[in-house]
Amino acid sequence: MRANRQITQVGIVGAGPAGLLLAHLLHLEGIESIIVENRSRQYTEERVRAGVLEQGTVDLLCEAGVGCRLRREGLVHHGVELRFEGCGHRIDMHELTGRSITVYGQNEVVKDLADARLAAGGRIEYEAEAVSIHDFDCGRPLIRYRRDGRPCEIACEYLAGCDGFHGICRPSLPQSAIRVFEKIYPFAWLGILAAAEPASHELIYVRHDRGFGLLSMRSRNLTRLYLQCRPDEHLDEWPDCRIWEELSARFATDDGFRLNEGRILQKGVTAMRSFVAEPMQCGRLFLAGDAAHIVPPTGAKGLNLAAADVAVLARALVRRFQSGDSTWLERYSDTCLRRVWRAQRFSWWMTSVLHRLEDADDFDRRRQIAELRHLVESRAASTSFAENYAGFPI
Ligand code: RFL
Ligand code: PHB
Repeated sequence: MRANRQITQVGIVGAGPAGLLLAHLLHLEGIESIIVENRSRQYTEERVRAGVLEQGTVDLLCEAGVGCRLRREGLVHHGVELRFEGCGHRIDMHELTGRSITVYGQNEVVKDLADARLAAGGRIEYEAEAVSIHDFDCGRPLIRYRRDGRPCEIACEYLAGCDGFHGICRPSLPQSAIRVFEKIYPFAWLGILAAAEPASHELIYVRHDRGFGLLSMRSRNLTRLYLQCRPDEHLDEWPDCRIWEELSARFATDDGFRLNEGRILQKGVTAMRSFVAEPMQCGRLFLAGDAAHIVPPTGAKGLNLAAADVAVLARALVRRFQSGDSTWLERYSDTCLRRVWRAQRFSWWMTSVLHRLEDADDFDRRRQIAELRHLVESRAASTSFAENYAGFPI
């Protein structure tokens, strides 16, 4: 059967935040793209994941004209609480750095971007099967896939691998073309979404001898909570009442803090990993977002890194198409990796200072507490934390 063939300037694999934002930024500069996504539109828009947007990400989305609902519904936070030894300590990011974060679900970002793409006549091939990429290291790249059993292909000038950590783009590179740096943590997060008013206006990160805890939110009546668990944890061992008991033990304070409980709408376990593939490019293929790097979610950096990558990539592709100059494209990986490693360091550090480590002894526990005390008592340390957490301008 002859393949149904389309031609475009940039072929994008993955309609997550990275792929959609790249397509949108290119469209604003008159560059055509087609996105190939193996899941349905509904699935990509309902997947509950990140919640914290750095100011740079918010500015990027607003400048790109997709920030209308984000501005209206996003919850702007000027501070964040670190809680340990039964006591909370607020870090005022805004006072220390002039920057803040916005809590707005990743699935809402995906909805806004997909709406903008489709309204502008953008092409997104959802539910594409058996997606593969070809000829990106020499000649004209090709994306192949099947739709309802029929072979399809997209010929393009450049390829963007925005297909997340488990996608096909990174594994399509010859092994000799990339070097991988990886750390897998011996713990995971059990995350829930509950129909309950958040017990705090701002996020609370807890270090407790029973394990890490995090209180976040999605709206004024939806709380998102996480607790450290084993990577092989079975959800059936966690009936709702056990989750609430464990959370209330970890969030307890000397002055009687109470979580607001409510119906649990969603539960899931997330593994924790640090991962970087270098370089993030090979020939005419450019990896962006989780396809190139993963951070443990403690620092809330994954989605923000994905947005920063595609901002750099879009600018470089625009320069290449508008003036024929490919030097920015050649520097894509080097430019992105500086930010990626800064976020890796911060996410690793925040993870190691807040989680219960299985083989830790009393010395390690005292050291974690000393680190946290220094963080909240020293203005210099608080400022360093705040500038990393709120994020650096893109
Ligand atoms: P995504 O979102 O994984 O999107 C990739 C898309 O590619 C599709 N795909 C394929 N398409 C075609 N063919 C194939 N073979 C394909 N394989 C996959 C997928 O279906 C999907 O649609 O990657 P992207 O765009 O790079 O975005 C990255 C972010 O999703 C990720 O970094 C964040 O969710 C990480 N993260 C957080 N980041 C933050 O910045 N702030 C946070 O507060 C935050 N919290 C989190 C998080 C991630 C979490 N989990 C579940 C890992 C909290 C959690 C619990
Ligand atoms: C979330 O709201 O899902 C969230 C917030 C902060 C994190 C990770 C996840 O560090």
